[in-house]
Amino acid sequence: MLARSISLIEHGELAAGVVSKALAPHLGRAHVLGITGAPGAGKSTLVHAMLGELLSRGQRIAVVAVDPSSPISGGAVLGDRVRMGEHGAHANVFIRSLATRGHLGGLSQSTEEIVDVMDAAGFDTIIIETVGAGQSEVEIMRVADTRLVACAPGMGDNVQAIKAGILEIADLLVVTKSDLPGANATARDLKDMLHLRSAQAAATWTVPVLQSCATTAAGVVELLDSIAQHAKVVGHGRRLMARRPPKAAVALDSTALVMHLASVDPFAQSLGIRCIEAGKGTATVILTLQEQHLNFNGTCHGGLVFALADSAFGLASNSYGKVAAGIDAHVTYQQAARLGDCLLARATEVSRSRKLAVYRVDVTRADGAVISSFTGTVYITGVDIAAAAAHAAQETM
Ligand SMILES: Nc1nc2c(ncn2[C@@H]2O[C@H](COP(=O)(O)OP(=O)(O)OP(=O)(O)O)[C@@H](O)[C@H]2O)c(=O)[nH]1
Ligand SMILES: [Mg+2]
Repeated sequence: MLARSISLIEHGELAAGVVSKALAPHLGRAHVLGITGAPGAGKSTLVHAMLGELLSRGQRIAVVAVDPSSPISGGAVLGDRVRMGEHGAHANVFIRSLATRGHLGGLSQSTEEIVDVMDAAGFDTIIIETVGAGQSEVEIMRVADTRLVACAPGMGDNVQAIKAGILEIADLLVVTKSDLPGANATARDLKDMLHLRSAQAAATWTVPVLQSCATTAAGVVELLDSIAQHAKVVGHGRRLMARRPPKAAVALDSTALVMHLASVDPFAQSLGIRCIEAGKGTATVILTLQEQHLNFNGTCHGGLVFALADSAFGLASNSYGKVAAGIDAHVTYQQAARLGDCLLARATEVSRSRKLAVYRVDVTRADGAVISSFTGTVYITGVDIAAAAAHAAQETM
């Protein structure tokens, strides 16, 4: 399905925006990482090394390789597959090269839609690799939450190429092939260039200059840690911001708000809980039971059922844009759930006054069997969710 959807987009068989619109409620979960740099800078090899590390961190990763400069994309496609080959066959990795020949519409537009499809498919990280050759890369890199520019050592030209527009969008700079001579000198050059830039740049994030060697995987852990750090600062789904309606309209849109809240809930995300549907006073979350969700009897852990119901409860009660604090919850368990079961928790509003609201959550299996019932009460504070989020962001800085 994923591959077919991407092909439709790639061949221009769908009008621009159709896919994104259809997938809108499912977007904003994945962290999108863009990697660019001059031809041969070592991007694909680095992506391969990162895949290994991300897999060991339990992630599902999608890669889209875009090569706008190459007239014969066939070669590039094969090359990237081979370089990422070992991990490319892993069940948690999906790699797609974007053939640019005969491409209809803007390349950045299709890249963005392909990223949407991958995001909706539930990948944790989506990596876009593109060759740093000009304006189209800057456009493509706009889709990413975190922008990484790769630069091989000892190439004055390489640094020059980066100067032309790309440096402005870099969140991280990586000197690749650090096993080669000149890596330190290149890192120094880049730091000097950043120094010139930092005068006008906003101070929310300091662009680090890192080094990596893909062949020995040296520096890859530090690089991914730094990327994760940046993800914390910018959040996920930066590309979606531009699509949002103006502020006043957002305040009324409970669906967008709840989807956003679900995407910034690390606890629910760590369990694999996803929000699939939301509105004023309602939310539905979903989870497929995996090994780590089971108790010693081999059935679903009661704490997980509670967490699932509680997630729906939290989202539904916060859907009005005011912070709602849970003050009480009751849960009953009707029957056990097992490995592979797909569970849904649907929260609906029972009553709502100025200060208190009561919700009921039904946890069911996909075939409709009732697993658990949950009721909960919230105290409605006068605090705007946006204001609370801004305050929390400031405290973590
Ligand atoms: N010594 C050394 N060589 C490397 C390293 N990483 C990549 N290379 C080599 O550099 C060459 C280019 O690597 P790629 O990963 O294909 O570079 P790329 O930036 O993806 O290239 P394009 O996609 O064609 O622009 C290959 O021959 C790699 O073997 C490294 O860490 N050390
Ligand atoms: Mg490559």
